[in-house]
Amino acid sequence: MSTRETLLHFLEENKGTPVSGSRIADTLGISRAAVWKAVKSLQEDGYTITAVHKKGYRLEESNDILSLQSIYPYIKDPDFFPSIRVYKTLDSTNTTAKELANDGAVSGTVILAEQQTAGKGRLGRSFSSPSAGGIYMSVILRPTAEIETSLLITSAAAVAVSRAVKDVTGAETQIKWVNDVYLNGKKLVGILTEATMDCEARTIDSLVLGIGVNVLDVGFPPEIEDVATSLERELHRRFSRSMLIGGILNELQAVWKDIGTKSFLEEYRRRSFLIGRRINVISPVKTEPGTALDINDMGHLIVKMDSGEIRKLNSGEVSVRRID
Ligand code: BT5
Repeated sequence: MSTRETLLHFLEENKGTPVSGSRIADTLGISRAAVWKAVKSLQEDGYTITAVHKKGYRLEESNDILSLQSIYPYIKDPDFFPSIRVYKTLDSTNTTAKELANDGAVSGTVILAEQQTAGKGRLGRSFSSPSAGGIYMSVILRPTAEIETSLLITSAAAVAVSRAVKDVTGAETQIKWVNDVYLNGKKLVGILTEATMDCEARTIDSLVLGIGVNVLDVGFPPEIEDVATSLERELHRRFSRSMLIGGILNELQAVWKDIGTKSFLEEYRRRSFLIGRRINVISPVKTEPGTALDINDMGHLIVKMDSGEIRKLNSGEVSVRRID
């Protein structure tokens, strides 16, 4: 680690409390002038570090710049997430993660960006990802379970994110089949999983699980202003993105370990935004009304269409919209 990185680690560990320049210098085995230079370089990058008279340097609690040093303290099992990369700007963390996965990146590699210029949703849609407004994260996973089970990761991740949001903020979220997490009736989180298959061996080579969470109230594009929300907008507080990232990764590890048991499905159903509701089923060719009945063990949405037909919906083919 460079002096700057070690200093940041030190300051993150003591966040909110001043640490004396001489203590930092002694611990790192560098001069006080070198400490000052490293502090200056972090300040230039936007870190809110205050020099407190006679007490030393303090990283302010409000500082929420993402870094390895800010995230790792919240991760329970760092061995499961051996590499976390934080970028200022990426087109899409999923695109970068897929490239890294193809180059052999190990399972548990995490890619984060402060902003995305071409954040991706499903079916060619986009995900608004303004600077420092939210969490834009992709996790590379290399499954060992069979294909159908591994593909349940999108649903399992929705449960993991809901648990982390509850833990960090106290708020109860709902899950809109298949990949959205809602708070107070609006979309808070979007999830996009992309898989690279080995068709010959009929296995999944890698999964890239992309998660976008609106944390701060930095505004939405007009077209989603009425349907999207953020934690700050609903709960009138700012939450630490690093803490939330740590929470999501811990919960993700837990659901991934147990994916074969499908035990998360019970909570997925309990949190459902659709079960028992009137919905429109939207395919590229038509929109048809029906009532959502259940979610089966394969993660399909079971719908009774108004025509009387019972349909099992597969997430890859359709979108649904609640209409009551
Ligand atoms: C999703 O697709 O919601 C999946 C979003 C996944 C985003 C993450 S961020 C990290 C990783 N890297 C990426 O490039 N993507 C992943 P879908 O269900 O298709 O929803 C897309 C729709 O949600 C859009 O058409 C808008 O209506 C709405 N939307 C766009 N941005 C939003 C936002 N920030 N918050 C809430 N809704 C949004």
